[in-house]
Amino acid sequence: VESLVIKLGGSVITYKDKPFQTRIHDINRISKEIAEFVNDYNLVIVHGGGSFGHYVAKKYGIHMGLPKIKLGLSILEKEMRRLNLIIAESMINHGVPVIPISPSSIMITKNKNIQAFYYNAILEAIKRDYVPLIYGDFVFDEDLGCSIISGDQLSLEIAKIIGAKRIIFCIGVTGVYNKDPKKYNDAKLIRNLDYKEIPNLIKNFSAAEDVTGGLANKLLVAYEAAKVGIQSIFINGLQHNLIKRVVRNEEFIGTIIF
Ligand code: IP8
Repeated sequence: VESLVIKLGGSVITYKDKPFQTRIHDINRISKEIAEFVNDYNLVIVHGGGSFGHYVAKKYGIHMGLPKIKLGLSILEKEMRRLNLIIAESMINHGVPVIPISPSSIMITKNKNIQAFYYNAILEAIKRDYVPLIYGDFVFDEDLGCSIISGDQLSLEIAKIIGAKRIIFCIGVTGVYNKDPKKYNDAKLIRNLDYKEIPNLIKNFSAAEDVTGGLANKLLVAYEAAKVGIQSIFINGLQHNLIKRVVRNEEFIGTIIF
């Protein structure tokens, strides 16, 4: 059975410019689509922070360490769990047997590098045909007090642990372009991307709004993934039935980074 990681980006599950607003119709549609193939794969689903996590993290400066307003960190965790629960509820309603797992409870970083990761529960869940549902989260950091681990970075760590050869990144646009498609209308979609071209490509991307670095950071994760033989596939998570096509190795439009 093939192991797969599916990352649901923040702009697929929330309205990124509207704090605490979920795209519930898209969440439900994705749950329904995943239910159709969940039994055929070992699956881990990871989601991002969207307008829950990034909004709160920015508000209290949590990406810069423990916040001056102590409760900010508690609020971030509460809001991420609220988003996670909304997704879990949708998945369960559509028959996807998810088990929510919080990174902040099982991971420690040191200067943003993973120092400890107690991932046994993830493996045990998969062994019993459950689907771990994980999210970009704050984690306690030995040097910085706390840090933010992106859902993208987590996706890679988990792919390594479960032996996944593909990570499917569902984002809010068709794939990776040679420049920002929201700014330039002559931006071209890159269908296949050799990871060695990534360092050159990211020079074209401006600093992102996200506390975890947006597309540039995603591409750096894809770079690290490709180096250890894991493919990253970027697709538009808002397009109907696309996840299923990619999972089943059917033709699709998006970007494969190898
Ligand atoms: O949206 C970051 O995860 P991402 C999560 O995958 C938080 O970058 C807590 C902001």
